[in-house]
Amino acid sequence: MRAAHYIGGAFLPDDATTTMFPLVDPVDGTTVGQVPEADRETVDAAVRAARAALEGAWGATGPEERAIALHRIADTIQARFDAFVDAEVSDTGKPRELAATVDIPRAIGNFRAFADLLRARPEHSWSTAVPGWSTGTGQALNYTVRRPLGVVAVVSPWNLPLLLLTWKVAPALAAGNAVIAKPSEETPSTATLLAEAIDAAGLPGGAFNLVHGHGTDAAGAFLTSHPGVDAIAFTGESATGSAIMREAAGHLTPVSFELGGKNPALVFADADLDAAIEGTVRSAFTHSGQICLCTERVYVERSRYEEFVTRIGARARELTDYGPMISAAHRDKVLSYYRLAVEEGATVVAGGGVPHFGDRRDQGFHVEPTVLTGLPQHARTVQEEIFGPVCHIAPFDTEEEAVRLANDSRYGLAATVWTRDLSRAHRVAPRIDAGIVWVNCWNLRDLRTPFGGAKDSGIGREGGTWSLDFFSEPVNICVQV
Ligand code: NAD
Ligand code: 6OD
Repeated sequence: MRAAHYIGGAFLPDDATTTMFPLVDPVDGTTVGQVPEADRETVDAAVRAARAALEGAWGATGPEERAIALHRIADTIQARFDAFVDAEVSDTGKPRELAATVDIPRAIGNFRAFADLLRARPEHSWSTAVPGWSTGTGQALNYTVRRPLGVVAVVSPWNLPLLLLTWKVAPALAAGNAVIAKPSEETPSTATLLAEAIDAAGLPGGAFNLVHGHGTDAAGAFLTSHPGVDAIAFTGESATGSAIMREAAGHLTPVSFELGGKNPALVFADADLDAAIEGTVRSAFTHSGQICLCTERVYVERSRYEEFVTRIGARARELTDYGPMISAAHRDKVLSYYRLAVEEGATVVAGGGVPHFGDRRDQGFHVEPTVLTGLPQHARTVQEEIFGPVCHIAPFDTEEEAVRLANDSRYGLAATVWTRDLSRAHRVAPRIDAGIVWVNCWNLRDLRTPFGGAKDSGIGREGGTWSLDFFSEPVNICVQV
């Protein structure tokens, strides 16, 4: 797989002046490819190509043409499904089953969902009385049309590379914008395949552009600070969001941010404990905890606490078929939190170190699924996002205390409540500071629903019409009848 920039409908060839950086397989640490690093001139060229597309064929498209185009992109990805799965597995090291059942189908689903939402979307109109008009009572017709924002920068992370990129690219294109995508430097491959799919689907050149490279003082920052960019849709760390926002402020560029989390799960004594344990194993350890929605804090009602800890510790120790951290740097960060937890006084119920497989994975970036207990609520391990396969479990005594502990965080992305008591579920869920609260399930997603975070977990909502709203602006047209 060769990553390449895609600008104005053409893939840029690398030449002697192109700076390349290595692409590393996180399963065994080997270098598997080279990726071009976009410099300022390359980003400028992408912005110019996007602007030209808006002034040309892409800007002239209507919603129905764009809906057809989005379905064509989905068809093209579907036709190369295995190539997309291979590329996602190779870049991330995630289990093949995860890429084949979540990442790639969901990316296809993003294009189909936003195409269909665009078609189903009503416009608004108002009939306005105009009293005292010369011929008696008159009328005006007010109606709104939605216009694209213009050139949109999409900057995405490495954990669900194609899913999270298309989650923004699809609605941005649906709304008629020209897009410049900058995927994570760790995971350039499915983005490159997406450019191929969009090319094959016949979108006018410049409607979608792709630049590769790093973030700070590099391609990402060149793009998000560019005066020719009209909006920024970003998913990644909260600190990166702050840095992007500082730059965006200079041009008053609107932002939509999906940021970090430290997601709580509340397990009440009346919960189906088998379901809560299996659900928490999924929510803490899927993709080795590298999903922003993963649970890192579990609070269990005291009467079931010991049983819960014992059983989840046993389940964590049984896990063997898990993928690596994305990079050596991220592995080192997660391991530093494992050490910090012990320094802070944690009991390590399961894991806490590096696994030994006896094969090539021992040169990769794996860490053990880890269960911790015994830390106070203010411990850094309980407050800071680790983004690895780890959860800390603490007991609670009352519903009030459970809600208070869940909300005692700078983050507010997602939460899970396990209870059989329907009244309690409806009482507790809306009191949690989070953009999404799952009851007796986790990561069940309907693409029409709002998605985003409270507090430091994000700005704005995406999903369904919320995405189409962000990526477009209404114009009110008032006609005297
Ligand atoms: P990151 O913030 O390091 O990088 C994300 C993207 O931003 C990458 O493409 C990177 O190159 C780019 N970038 C970095 N610095 C930049 C800068 N100064 N200017 C412009 N672009 C810059 O995040 P990551 O390590 O790739 O992803 C993990 C983080 O993302 C975690 O915090 C996780 O919680 C969060 N995340 C949130 C959601 C969500 O929906 N809320 C989803 C996935 C991941
Ligand atoms: O499912 C989604 O739409 C979504 N944005 C998921 C984010 C996962 C974070 O890693």
